[in-house]
Amino acid sequence: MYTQAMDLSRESSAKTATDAERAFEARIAADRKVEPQDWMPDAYRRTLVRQISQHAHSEIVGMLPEGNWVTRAPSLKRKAILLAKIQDEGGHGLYLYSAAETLGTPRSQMQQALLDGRAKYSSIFNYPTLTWADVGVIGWLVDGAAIMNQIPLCRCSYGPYARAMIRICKEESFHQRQGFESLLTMSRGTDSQLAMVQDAVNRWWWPVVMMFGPSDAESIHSAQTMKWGIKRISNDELRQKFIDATVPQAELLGITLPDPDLRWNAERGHYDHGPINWDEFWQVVNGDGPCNRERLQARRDAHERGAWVREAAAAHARKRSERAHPAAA
Ligand code: FAQ
Repeated sequence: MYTQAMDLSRESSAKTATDAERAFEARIAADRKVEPQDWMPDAYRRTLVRQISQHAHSEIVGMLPEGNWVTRAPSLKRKAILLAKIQDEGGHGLYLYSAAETLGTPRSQMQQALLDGRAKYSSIFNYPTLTWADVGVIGWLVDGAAIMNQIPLCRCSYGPYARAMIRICKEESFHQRQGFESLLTMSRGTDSQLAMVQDAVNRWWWPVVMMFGPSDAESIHSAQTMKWGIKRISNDELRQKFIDATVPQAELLGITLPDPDLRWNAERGHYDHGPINWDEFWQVVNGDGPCNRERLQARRDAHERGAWVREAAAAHARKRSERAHPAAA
């Protein structure tokens, strides 16, 4: 429905591009939402397809590290929570593909780009989950970072993305809390459980800090996406907000964060942190992290194994349509 509306609008607005451009600029300046049927510059459309599809891929690939622990969750309660969380992430991926489709790019095209290794997804999901504590740390830190980044996206100028983010953020908030609660239980357990939490935090801290993307000075898209009201807060500002919020939580867990330079700076009113290893970040983003190959292979295998489902769904849809419109068959 959305797509048809958008195509019509594209045609009719082509003649009056200048008026349409002015209307778009005015809409952005007034902080009103851009909807699929509204005229928008091609670069705005492309940027949204890029960001939303990368986000969707991240949610889908993001199911894999935690999925590794479904069969080994330590209790029925933890297993039920983990299954619900992973299903939520799958749902987020589907909302986000739908939001991206309203911009006129078919889902199959976006998914093919992921399977071909041409599309990016969040660097964080290329790290392994070695112990059960990693599952708690993903909830606490990865979902914690995701919320920090995604709350401002609820105010994104593109309506379908902003609306998808509202529901996603509510679910991510549950994910973050369950992760923290799981770690709190472990950290108050035996010494070896506390050591397991510390070890997981030591391995995940820096990759999570990198998740917010390159520094503002290196971020190629930020200036334009902030002008368009897609991004509201810069990569470095979000990273700082996340660190400031997380340090007291780590204290409550009774663990340390693996950064010797982490200390409160009263003058700035923020925590200072040590240097980030951007070489590692780009290596992971460019396909050479600890699990990049494994993650892509898992997606390719799942896609192949699901071929019969896609064929059956298409055949069912065809049959229903033939039954509804026998003359056209
Ligand atoms: N990993 O100019 P910028 C989650 C790329 S969801 C990989 O700063 P931008 C839920 C960037 O794409 C996590 N690539 O780019 C969950 C660009 O490359 P391109 C995902 C990265 O777009 C939890 C280039 O670097 N969240 O965790 C990364 O303005 C638990 C230059 O960067 C979103 O996608 C990275 N970390 O800012 C699921 C949120 N960072 O496209 C399961 C929406 C940057 O030119 C379990 N996205 N790059 O080839 C955003 O907010 C933005 O896209 C940023 C990047 C902030 C990620």
